[in-house]
Amino acid sequence: MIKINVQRLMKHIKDLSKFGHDPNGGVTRFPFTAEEREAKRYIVHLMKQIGLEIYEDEIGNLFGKRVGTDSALPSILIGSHLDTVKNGGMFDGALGVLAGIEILQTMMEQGIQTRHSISVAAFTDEEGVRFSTGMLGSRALTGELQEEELFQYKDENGISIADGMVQCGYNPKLVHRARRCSKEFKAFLELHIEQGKVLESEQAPVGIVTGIVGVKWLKVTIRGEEGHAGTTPMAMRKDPVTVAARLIDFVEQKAQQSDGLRATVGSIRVFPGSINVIPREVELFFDIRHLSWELICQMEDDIQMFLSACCNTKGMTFTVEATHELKPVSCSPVLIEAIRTAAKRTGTKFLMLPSGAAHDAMILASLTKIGMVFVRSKDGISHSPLEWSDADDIEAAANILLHALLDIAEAEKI
Ligand code: HGY
Ligand code: MN
Ligand code: MN
Repeated sequence: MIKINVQRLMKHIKDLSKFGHDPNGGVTRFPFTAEEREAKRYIVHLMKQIGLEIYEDEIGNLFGKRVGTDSALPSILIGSHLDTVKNGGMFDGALGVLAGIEILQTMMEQGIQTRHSISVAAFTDEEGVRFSTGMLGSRALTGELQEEELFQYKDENGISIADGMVQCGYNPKLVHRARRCSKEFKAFLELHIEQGKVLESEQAPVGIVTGIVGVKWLKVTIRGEEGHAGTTPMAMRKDPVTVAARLIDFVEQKAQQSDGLRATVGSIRVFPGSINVIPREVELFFDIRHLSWELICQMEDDIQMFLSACCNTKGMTFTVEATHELKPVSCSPVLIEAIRTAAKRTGTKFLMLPSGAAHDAMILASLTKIGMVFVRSKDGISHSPLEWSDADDIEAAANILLHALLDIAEAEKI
């Protein structure tokens, strides 16, 4: 039975992690940066080594295509994202891109051709950490990304997505040309680390993803009145941070009571931010997730109601802005079956599970059938320098993807 070369794959993962190596730990590789450019240069080098047809689109997504024997057939797309969170790990995203290249290299070395062409994709800005809105690359592919977003969203230095693109030689006005049509693709398959503890708790090295939760990012801004921390009596204050603290506790309790709902405040900004000044404004970002979009929207309504009650009595104001919305999706039963068959053929223990993390696959679902294979995460840690997956688990998952692809792309021995 053919297998990937896992030592080679692990070396590629290690090499790629150098681009964006962060002296404070882990990898920080934001979109439209020098680190991302160097990482892409490395990926192009690996793609060229195995003779792929290389193409970069108008937002910087990179594709390497192994042409099939029947060019009239739709392609199979495999891959993931190349960007990371701040001080992220070396597997999140990168594993899916490099495993895709490794699988095509193995096919080439084993003299296997497929009727369908297979393309490896390296998407830009899945995480959305730099500009507070993500899935840029995959949303450009499906046509969901609106040009005005590129000028609207800015990073903490006031640089817009469009500015970042121009700095890297892309023209934001041409982003619509990145759009691809659904008849080009038969399927999209993404290999990704689980980033959670379920596989480890069930001693399963591999997961077959059944669906991906919906995500809503809410930017909540609460405005009060700046004042001197020493001369302003407590009863005369309009301190937005105290409202924010009550809101966070309220949301945490609601989430605890709702099965499967996840709510996180990962970023809080206080203005002006001096120790001895009662703030005039606080900005907090909620990340709310669930397989039910209705439940997510209900939480947003609850937040609005809570803030109205709190702020009106205190003479403060607030805004709630949804900066990022991803509807929950189901994976294709056909692809789930193909992955399950491959897992049985390779004799790998696997678990069926939903994804609590968002992925490019959920965007591609509007274009084509999607399937995902998860690799067990050590201690469930991700978005951290401590992110780790064992080579044996990676090998098992990549071999499952390889064998599923042989079926889906209709392989033939040449
Ligand atoms: O936020 C997520 O779920 C993904 O890691 N971008
Ligand atoms: Mn991530
Ligand atoms: Mn990811």
